[in-house]
Amino acid sequence: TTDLKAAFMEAIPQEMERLKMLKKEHGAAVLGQVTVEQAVGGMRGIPALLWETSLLDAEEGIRFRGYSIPELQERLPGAKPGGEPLPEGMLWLLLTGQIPTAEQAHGVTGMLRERSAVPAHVQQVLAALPSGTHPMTQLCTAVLALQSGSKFAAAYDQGVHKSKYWEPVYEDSMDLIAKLPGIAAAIYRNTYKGGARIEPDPSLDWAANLAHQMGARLAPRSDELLCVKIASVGSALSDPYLSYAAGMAGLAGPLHGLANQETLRWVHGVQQELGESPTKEQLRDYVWATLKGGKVVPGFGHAVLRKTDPRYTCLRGFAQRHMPEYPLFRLVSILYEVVPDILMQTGKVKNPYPNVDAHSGVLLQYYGITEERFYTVLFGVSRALGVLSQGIWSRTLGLPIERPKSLTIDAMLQHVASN
Ligand code: NMX
Repeated sequence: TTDLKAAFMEAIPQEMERLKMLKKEHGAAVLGQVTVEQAVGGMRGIPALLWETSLLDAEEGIRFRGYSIPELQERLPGAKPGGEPLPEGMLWLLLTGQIPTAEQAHGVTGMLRERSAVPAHVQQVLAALPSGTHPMTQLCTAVLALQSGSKFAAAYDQGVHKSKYWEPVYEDSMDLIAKLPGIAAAIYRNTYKGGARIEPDPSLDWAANLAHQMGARLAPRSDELLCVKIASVGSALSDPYLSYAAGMAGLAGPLHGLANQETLRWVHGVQQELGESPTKEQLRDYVWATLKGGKVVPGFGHAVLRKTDPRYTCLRGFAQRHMPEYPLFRLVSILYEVVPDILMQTGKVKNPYPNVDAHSGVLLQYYGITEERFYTVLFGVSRALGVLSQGIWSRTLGLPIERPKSLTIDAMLQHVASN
């Protein structure tokens, strides 16, 4: 079949069976222990969530349905033969667990295209916001405005049986994914191009249509770049519009997705102070000055990973192929040689290596998307594939509401004393 919903439905019975078996046979097995340090340290590393679509390994980075990023670049169908993978293929893989054929990926393109129209009231809400509103705030606002059309919310109101939750959640998720390029482009055009909209081109795929609707005389290959970027997926849960908007509000924090924008600002600061080709010695001093100013070096470090982020490596490979002489890329490459040593010398940074945000902005600059406040929106559009796929599975498997237990300092002290 080239119909994603039919392929997803085929995958359901086996997955339900596996979950039932896991609960029945191993329900009491211990996955890990929780230390006081973890409870006061942001719950880092506590194995406490079922998540089928991706798995993050500290050494190796992320795998989607068991495949690493280089493996996916090799195996997922491209927009052009041998080109960067189509995000539509990624969506197929995340939902079904199977690598799609080119026809199946194109089937998803067609299905999304039919759902892609952004309702007029959402455009009006965006247009009504003050022009300086941060693009991430605009994204959350637009998605919440879309929620009025939620099929899940309507079905729930009508008393739908819980075994059928998955279906309206699936429909909402596809609607939302389909509309995100139009929404992101509207935010871009409202904020930076005086608001004039560019209509979607029905001959283009999902990511290419985003590039097209953003307009702005993008260089050739910018649509391929958006494919590379959009294929790097991520994490959240519940009514797809509300939960995605909540996730986006989290992504908008500077230590999370906003690091994208922060990195570029920081790199521009380097250029302004030290010129186009600073020496390593000058860069070392600059990095130390940032640290001594009580600030983080954006784009470096990770809460889980302990190696260079494979998403960084993937974007670096793209830059090496398409813009090896670009000054900003050369600067980012020298930073890769300089920053980790310094972060190691602080003696506290657990992972001194670059993450995806250290690189993505540089590529966008090269292709003419120079407005860094917009970058996290692109990141958010790409994340929709991952979080919404998992959201569909969570409702399909009937997973319960998440409710981690919190403790006071007194409760922890009492617990420690009584053990
Ligand atoms: N620059 C300066 N200090 C850092 C950095 C950095 N890039 N990374 C970690 N540290 C510090 C951190 O602030 C903490 O200091 P303190 O004890 O004084 O509070 C100490 O090193 C230990 O932190 P870690 O356990 O290594 O890192 P943690 O898990 O707390 O935080 C990040 C992870 C990603 C929030 C952190 O590395 C960071 O702030 N990086 C810069 C911002 C960034 O690039 N964020 C994007 C992440 C994207 N992504 O995850 O993919």
